Amino acid sequence: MFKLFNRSDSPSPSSAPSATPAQACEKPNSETLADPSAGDSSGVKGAFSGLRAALRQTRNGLLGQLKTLTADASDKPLDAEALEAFEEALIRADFGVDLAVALAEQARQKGLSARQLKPFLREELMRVLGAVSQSSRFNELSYGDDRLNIYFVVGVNGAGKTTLIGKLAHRFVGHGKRVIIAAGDTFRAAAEEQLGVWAQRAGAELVQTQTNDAAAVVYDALRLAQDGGDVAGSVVIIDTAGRLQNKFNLMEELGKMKRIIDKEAPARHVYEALLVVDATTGQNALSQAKVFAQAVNLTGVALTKLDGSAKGGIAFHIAKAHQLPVKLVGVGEQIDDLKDFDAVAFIDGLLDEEAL
Ligand SMILES: Nc1nc2c(ncn2[C@@H]2O[C@H](COP(=O)(O)OP(=O)(O)OP(=O)(O)O)[C@@H](O)[C@H]2O)c(=O)[nH]1
Ligand SMILES: [Mg+2]
Repeated sequence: MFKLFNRSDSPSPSSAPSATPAQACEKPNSETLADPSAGDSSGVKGAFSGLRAALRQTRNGLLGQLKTLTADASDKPLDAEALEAFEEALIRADFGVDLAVALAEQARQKGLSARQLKPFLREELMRVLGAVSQSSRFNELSYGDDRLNIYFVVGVNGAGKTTLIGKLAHRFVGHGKRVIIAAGDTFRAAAEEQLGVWAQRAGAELVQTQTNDAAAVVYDALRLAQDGGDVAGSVVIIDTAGRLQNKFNLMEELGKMKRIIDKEAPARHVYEALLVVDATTGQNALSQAKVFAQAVNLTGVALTKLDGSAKGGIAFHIAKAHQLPVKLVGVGEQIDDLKDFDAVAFIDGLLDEEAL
């Protein structure tokens, strides 16, 4: 189903009657909607094969380095040079300087031998991800089949927002859900066209504007979702610009869109604001995480382009430095190249040689 809905003849947000302000959500009925291609839990290896493949470059870099260190099979503690090489390998894979230094220091204090390094790393990485996991479902994208689900997708230009939206819409449509995509990137002329192609591929409805009022698109999408009354399980995904005339304008616009969501969402809804981070340029995008967080109240990260990156360590950097869970991972340019973030599968994909 592909429906074009132009907002030219609909009321502007400012003239619209204000709805009950959205409240913080109580727990939805069903919290997540997993990747339908993931299959049952018995097929975990198969289910995450895309993730393993996507982590190949990071794994090769990291394990290549560890292998040089572990060539020394003796049990004597690693020397300063080896510890430095360990630290460097982590930094190169974008684990972040703080985490890399801390891990190398711990290894030194514990007097670890080369052989003990990989088990130590596995345990510590689980701890890093566990520290931001208040529950086992913390890394899962929230979803409620008894309410409207709103996904606000933000990030710097080129991070992969529009592509992620196409993939996400495809997933929900695959589960039989109504999906409305709001074309909130009104800055680039080609943006709506690109989003339209994804909406059509995914079988989602598209709401766009003939003006450049991004907040009005959000308003229209939320109204369209609620027009028929029954919003249970429906999904609204909001695309946004990655760049405006300047950063201040962009944050202003995102803040305005967020306020429309707060005002127009039904009282019971799921809200996720996902920061899309390009895994090939992770650190740069992350430096802006704080700014985005202030504008839209981020709830998680979607890590894209992992397939083309040797810097998969960024997932741990995000967890440690920003206390944000990675919830989704983009592993390619195709519509089903989207994975749920799974900490164990991610760490196995990084450290298990048999996954090569
Ligand atoms: N290999 C790979 N490429 C990806 C992935 N996700 C997105 N891309 C590519 O990255 C490029 C930018 O993606 P977009 O989705 O247009 O990024 P955007 O954040 O919407 O960009 P702006 O609209 O300019 O802000 C495109 O060429 C995508 O095909 C991924 O997971 N893997
Ligand atoms: Mg885009």
